[in-house]
Amino acid sequence: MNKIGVITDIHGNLPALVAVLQLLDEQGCNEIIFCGDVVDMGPHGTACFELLCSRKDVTMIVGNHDRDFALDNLYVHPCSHVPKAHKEYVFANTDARFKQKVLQMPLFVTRQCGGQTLRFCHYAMLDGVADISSYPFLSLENFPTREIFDRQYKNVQCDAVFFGHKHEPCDIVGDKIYCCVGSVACHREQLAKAVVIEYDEHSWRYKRVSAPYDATEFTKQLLAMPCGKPIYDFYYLKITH
Ligand SMILES: [Mn+2]
Repeated sequence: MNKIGVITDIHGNLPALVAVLQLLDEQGCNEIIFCGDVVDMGPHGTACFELLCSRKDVTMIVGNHDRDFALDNLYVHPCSHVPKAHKEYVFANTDARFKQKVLQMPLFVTRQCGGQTLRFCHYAMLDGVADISSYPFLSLENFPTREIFDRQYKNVQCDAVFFGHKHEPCDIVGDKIYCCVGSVACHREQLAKAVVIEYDEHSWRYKRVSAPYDATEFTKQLLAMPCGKPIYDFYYLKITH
């Protein structure tokens, strides 16, 4: 049985990334696909880039926050809750050599598993987008339905899509299987979360896995960043609105 680990939206949280990679190693994954957003909203952008890039078994896909970092975009698009002052701080404190890395990261990858085509991306995209020179992603749907995902992925040739961007996980079956993997750690629980796809030549399936990690130091450092408090409340506790 082959295994692909899928993670997304680590957002500068090194202890969660270490925990989830260890979990995926224990699960015996042959490959790990990261669906985007290494930076913003956490203090460890450089360390997360370093760790992900140091592993030969990790495939990295570009997220909107990675794009902002690579292109020095401080504006808020299309409806981000991350203030400019925070982005300025993060971009100034993330090793600039990773901008080149982001520019080389694909918008999506596909894998053949159990005779089907699985697609991995940060989120649904505008038709015909080839690179990140313009904003490629569709608006985030907070309450997705089968109809919404069928429309968003209508022109994409695949049997299932694994993606992030929306930090709450969801599993919806429509014309395709839609698995929002959900952020590794932007949620209330001190659990680092991932999806594991198991497949052979005839079939595939996926399961959700998680591992505890200690967020104490991370939280302290996040709260000390510019706009750290509202970011922590919104992305980690969901109490601001
Ligand atoms: Mn995102």
